[in-house]
Amino acid sequence: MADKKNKKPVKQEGYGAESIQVLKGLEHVRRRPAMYIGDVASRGLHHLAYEVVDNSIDEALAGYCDKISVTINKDGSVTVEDNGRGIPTDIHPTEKKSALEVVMTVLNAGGKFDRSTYKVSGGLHGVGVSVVNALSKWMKVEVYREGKIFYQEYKTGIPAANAKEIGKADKKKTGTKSTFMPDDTIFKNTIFKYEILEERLRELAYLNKEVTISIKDEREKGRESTFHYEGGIKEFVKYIDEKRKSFMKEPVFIKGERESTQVEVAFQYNESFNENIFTYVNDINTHEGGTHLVGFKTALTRTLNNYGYKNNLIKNDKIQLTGDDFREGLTAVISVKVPEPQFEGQTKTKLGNSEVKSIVETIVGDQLQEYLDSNPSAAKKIIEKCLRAAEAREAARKARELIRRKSALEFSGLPGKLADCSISDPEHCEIYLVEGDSAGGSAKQGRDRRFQAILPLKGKILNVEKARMNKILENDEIKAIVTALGSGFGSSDEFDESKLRYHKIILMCDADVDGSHIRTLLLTFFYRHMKDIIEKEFLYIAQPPLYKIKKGKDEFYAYDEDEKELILKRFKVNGKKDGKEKDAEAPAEAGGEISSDGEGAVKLKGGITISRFKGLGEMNPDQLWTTTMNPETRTILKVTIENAIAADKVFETLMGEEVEPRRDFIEKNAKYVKNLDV
Ligand code: 0RA
Repeated sequence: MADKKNKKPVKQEGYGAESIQVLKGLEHVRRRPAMYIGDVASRGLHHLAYEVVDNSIDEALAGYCDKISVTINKDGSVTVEDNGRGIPTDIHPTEKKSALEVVMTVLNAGGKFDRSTYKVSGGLHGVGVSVVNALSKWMKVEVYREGKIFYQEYKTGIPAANAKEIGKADKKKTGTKSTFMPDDTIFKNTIFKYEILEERLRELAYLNKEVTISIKDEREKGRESTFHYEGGIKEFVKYIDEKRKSFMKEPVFIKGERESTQVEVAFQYNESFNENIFTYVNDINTHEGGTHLVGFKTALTRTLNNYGYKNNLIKNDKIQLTGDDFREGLTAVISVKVPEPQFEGQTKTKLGNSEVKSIVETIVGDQLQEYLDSNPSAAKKIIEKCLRAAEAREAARKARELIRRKSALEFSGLPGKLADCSISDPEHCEIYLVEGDSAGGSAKQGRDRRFQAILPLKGKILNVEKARMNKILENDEIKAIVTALGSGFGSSDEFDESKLRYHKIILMCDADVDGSHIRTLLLTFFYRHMKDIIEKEFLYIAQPPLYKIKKGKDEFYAYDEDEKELILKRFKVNGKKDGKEKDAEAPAEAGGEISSDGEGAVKLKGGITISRFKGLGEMNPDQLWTTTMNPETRTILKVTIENAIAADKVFETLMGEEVEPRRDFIEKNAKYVKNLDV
């Protein structure tokens, strides 16, 4: 127990200009949360936890911390504990309050306590724990320092009392333990998802091999994991490629430092045709790439090309190899630590520092050269793989040329089975990619032809995960999609947003296993070959209803089982009111059905009929319009990539070589290729 003396507050009196400044800052965060954390949906919520963890990671990068544990508590709050030096608690000279309070309540206080190392900051990261504090109903911080325990708590970012010493601790124990409860008046939903936090923590453990990070979910017994990877990003590459076959024994690993910029790169080639490069700057995933990526690509192309020519593996008369050829089947992780990163791009996830390009280029060039010289058999296999890629690319180029020529020749250049819309402003136009001709027919009749176009797709589209580019471009369904959309095909350089003919591309498939499979095939196609469409948020999934529930003149559509139960319950409540219908709830349990007409419609007591839609084709055009296509009444889900590595794994597992785990995965798919209500 702490004695009285220890409970002395570590703060001086005064409520001056500084405090008013603080209140203004916190108020602004609460009024404009999205400015600080991106949004107030799931992404923003989880960002709160990342922000707190990032502070512990900073302490680890400074070399003072090697353990971080995250707990989702029973009450839904989150605790992050580290064994760093602990946030300082002495009185801050200008602010006249404890440093702890300054860190917790002053926006961007980070600079005032410079730990002078690479900070996890940029993009949405690095806004500071004070933002988390401001957006929490309450937050509590315990600091272990100098054999003492200090404590302060806050409500919506405002200290409930001064920071004080609350007890003694082992002298050797140092660290910071923060717990926060996100404010439910700010966030739409304050439930943390274990899987989402887990994935980010795993990634951080790969990127910082000296740290052990654990996560525990107190809401569910036995749910916990610990991540520690001696091999760092080399192991990360193996993890990403866990479902793919590599012809290399070990990934190539490169590490170096110049001008205070640290560079780590690991990569290997696999048997697939995809390029999978994940880049990080100070532990932040730079989705949009940047100078580090450019430096890596340049070095890879140049070094492999030189090696190939020098060793007579690439011959002059053959086709010229391009950068793309050297990246087919490549999985790489590039992690740089830059003292003052500049982030650019739409989502502020593109590295702008120009000096980083040549730093990465030199380090990768030199060390790759050494690797190739000392591993001639691996080098030979790599060059041969790149040559095969070049041949396939040449075939694909011819196929693509054919599409281009065809669209230039044909009158409109649009696929024959496309029922186009009449207005031409892409921003207001939608295209439905519809599974099956019969559903396509209903959709064509039911649509609003002014702004809705329909493209019926025949059966299953090609599984692009297992096909090379030329095969993909020979596929009729894919050709139809590509020409209908108009924005080009393939990597970012070829994607031309200004030519995209519809700003909503809606996948409409049956609500059964086959429909789900087709949807996944389409998602795989967009993810691998038209990623921009997903990243720029043009891709949606239609939600056809599962049931129609009728009672007298009233008709309701249910989109899932829960909704069906809800509607039936409502009927029951209404029924009780007029004292007649009491059995409407019966169908919820087995055996509640009274009769079935053999066409999927089930009659219940109380004049209620439930029919299950087996497929889109069963709906008449009017029904399809009302339930699934009318912008006023429909629900469509936006497809976003929550976590690119998880998404890559999902598609590889689903659509790649291994057949086994597919079914299971189809169900879980939605978790990572996250659907948001629109
Ligand atoms: C400012 C200065 C120092 C450490 C920290 C902040 C610090 C912050 C957090 C947030 C979570 N865990 C943390 N651990 C440390 C340096 C303190 C010193 O010089 O002793």
